[in-house]
Amino acid sequence: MFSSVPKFKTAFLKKLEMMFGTSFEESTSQEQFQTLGHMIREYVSADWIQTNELYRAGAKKQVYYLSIEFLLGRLLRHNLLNLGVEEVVCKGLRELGIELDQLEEIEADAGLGNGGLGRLAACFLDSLASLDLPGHGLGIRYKHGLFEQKIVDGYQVELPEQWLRHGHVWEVRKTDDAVEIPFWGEIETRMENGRLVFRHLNAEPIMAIPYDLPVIGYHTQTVNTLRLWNAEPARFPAHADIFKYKKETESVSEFLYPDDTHDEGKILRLKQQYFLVAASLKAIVKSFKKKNKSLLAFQDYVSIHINDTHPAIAVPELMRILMDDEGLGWDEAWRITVQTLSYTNHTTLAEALERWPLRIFQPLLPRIFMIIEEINERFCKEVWKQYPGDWDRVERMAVIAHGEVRMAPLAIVGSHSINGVAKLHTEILKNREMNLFYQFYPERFNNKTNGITHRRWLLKANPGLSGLITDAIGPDWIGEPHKLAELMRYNTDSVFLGKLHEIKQRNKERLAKTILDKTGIEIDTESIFDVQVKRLHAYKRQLLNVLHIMHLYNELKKDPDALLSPRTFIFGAKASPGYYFAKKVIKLINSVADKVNKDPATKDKLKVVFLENYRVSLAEEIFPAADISEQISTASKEASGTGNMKFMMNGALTLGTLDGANVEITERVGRENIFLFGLSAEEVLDYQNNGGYHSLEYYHHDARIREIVDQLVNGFFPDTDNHFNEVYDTLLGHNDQYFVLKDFASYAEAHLEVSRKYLDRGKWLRMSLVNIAQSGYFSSDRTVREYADDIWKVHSALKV
Ligand code: 26W
Repeated sequence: MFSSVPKFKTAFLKKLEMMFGTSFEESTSQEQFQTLGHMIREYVSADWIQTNELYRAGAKKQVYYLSIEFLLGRLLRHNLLNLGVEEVVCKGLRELGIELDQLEEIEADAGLGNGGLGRLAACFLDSLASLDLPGHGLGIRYKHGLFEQKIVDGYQVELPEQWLRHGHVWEVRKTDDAVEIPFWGEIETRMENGRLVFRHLNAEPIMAIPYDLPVIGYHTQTVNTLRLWNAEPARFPAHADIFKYKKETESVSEFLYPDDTHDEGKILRLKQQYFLVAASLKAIVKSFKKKNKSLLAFQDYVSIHINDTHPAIAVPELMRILMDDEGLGWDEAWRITVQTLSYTNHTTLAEALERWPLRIFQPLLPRIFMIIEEINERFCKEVWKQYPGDWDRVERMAVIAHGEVRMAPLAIVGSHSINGVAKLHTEILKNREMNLFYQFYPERFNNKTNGITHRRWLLKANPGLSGLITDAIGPDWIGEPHKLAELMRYNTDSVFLGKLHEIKQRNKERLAKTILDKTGIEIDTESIFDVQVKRLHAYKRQLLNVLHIMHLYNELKKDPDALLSPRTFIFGAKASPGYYFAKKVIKLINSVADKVNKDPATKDKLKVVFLENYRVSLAEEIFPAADISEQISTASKEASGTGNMKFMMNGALTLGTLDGANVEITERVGRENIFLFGLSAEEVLDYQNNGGYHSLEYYHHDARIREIVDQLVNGFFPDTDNHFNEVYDTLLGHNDQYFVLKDFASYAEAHLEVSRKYLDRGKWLRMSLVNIAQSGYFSSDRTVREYADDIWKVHSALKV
């Protein structure tokens, strides 16, 4: 049906009529989109079946990636590209009077994630399939993805996101593969034939129904599976309140990250975690059993990855299955568990290190809790044996302590591999945050620097640039992204650089139009597009960026020629609903935008735009249009960052601290092709441990800082009385935990350098080219290969 334009058109029209009982002339865009989606699913079904058969029959090891987030975004264009049918479809639709670009907009983003962690999972799926690796994702089919953000009077307002309103074309409901997951109840322990048997009595079951999505590799036959679990009532109890039971059950897959400030929310989150893990492990074990291999060889056929601590409960759950369901003894079960599981840490921030109060954990998951107690006891004994008398060490490493189950220790103890997501991050884990564990299990720790799929973030998102690249060096870079380095030979080719400039301009014009449509703000496409898009968090320091903009504004008011190159600052960020400070920063950005954009004295030189509802599809439009990528986290706090890689790959220059993967970006492009500033990770950690930083001194000694910080509270912003008092307090009253004022001068200097460099167009373009050429290393193909070789030990299913 995709073999020629006429065939596609005929098939499309027929399918549309069959699906919707309507003529083409009467059909809506939604119906047209659904039709195309179904055609693609049908088209891949043969390969999907074949891939599954290959996996079922074959002796190849499978890897399962357990993640509470999958931030997929849209799939239409991505699937068309990977299948190699984009051109036929585009032409065919055009002949019917439909623009693919517009049809693409109909699709809702699958926003089942928050930020980097979830997007990384989605990039990995693409790379696994494209490298023909037998790897599958397992997650939750949240009814509502991450909230939809509206900005009202400069404030963030959260609305429930509705990606399933028109159904999800790519999914297949697999009712026959449903499994029941027990919660609450009691455990009965009995001796039977000389061994202990555990029975879970009076449990409240929840049904987990899988929805499978095909994960289509780039120009290959491999179609892997992303399985998302939906929570539904198992059977209605005759006695209880049926509506209450239904509602409670369904709430398990209703929202991503329910508010967990109260016990009710905590219970729901823990339920979600066990729901994902228990359903997934049931499916994995079932599929393993079809191979008729000995359970003792489980780890040779199955690898299970724990993406951050959210699925760490896989450790006791796999133990439970192997012992209670399969009858293995503890030692055998433990060996298999540790050899099967691996774990990635994504952050060192204390607030993200999960811990569950026993008063919740024990009653909700009684059998799992028993197993964790045993794991803890055995582990503590081992530590004690190696460090006799060192109570303090045992306490700090324990899986259960101070009335809580600690998920990171659980994941570490139960996995054969623990990795950080960038060199610096892994070093910090080894030498600081997880040092005691590193001393105990040095061989388990390793680094896997993050990556992004260059197919979505360059090939698809930036057709202009990818076309130019292919014209210059041929198409091999798509399969082997390290070949982007061949672009280095165009470093002095002014014709090539001119084209690079043209493409950036087109992308900027396109974004400028979107901005005008969405915000009414007109921006100058000759100005530097200076972009910071990412979750809003104090450590990411959007505050530093906006304070610096206030400074630029103050300068411009004093001297209209103060700014060497006009600037457009673009922000996109969601604040977690309960994160008060983050929401204040959003308001501050919008207040500054209001002031700056309206002032006739500055509006031609300085513009500030806050784009609401930042998400994958919007990101795809933003990265290709950026000149400057703001990666300004307090050094040591950003585990890796992946936006930094997306910008670089699209030719933006990084303005950043030596944090996360910025360190490795610098290694690749060289210091002359990046704008660095600020404290080093070493220095930050030193100040944190030993003190010595006093933000007030910077306030008193730097007139620029004094001016902007005062403006937060002195009525500078009309109609926002006292709105920014708390921001003022974090900077001065609470000694500026994230070193915003400390790094201010160095940041301002780096910005000056940016302005100077931008004046030399040829130089700038050469820097941009080096960034693109060196970005191949940051393809998730490289990352996934490293995981496959070093951790999962899985190999291409197609090769014998
Ligand atoms: C317990 C609740 C929770 C859930 C998610 C706490 C924190 C999170 C984060 C949003 C996790 C996250 O996205 N981390 C990011 O992971 C990326 C992929 O490895 C890294 O590039 C980012 O530096 C890291 O912040």
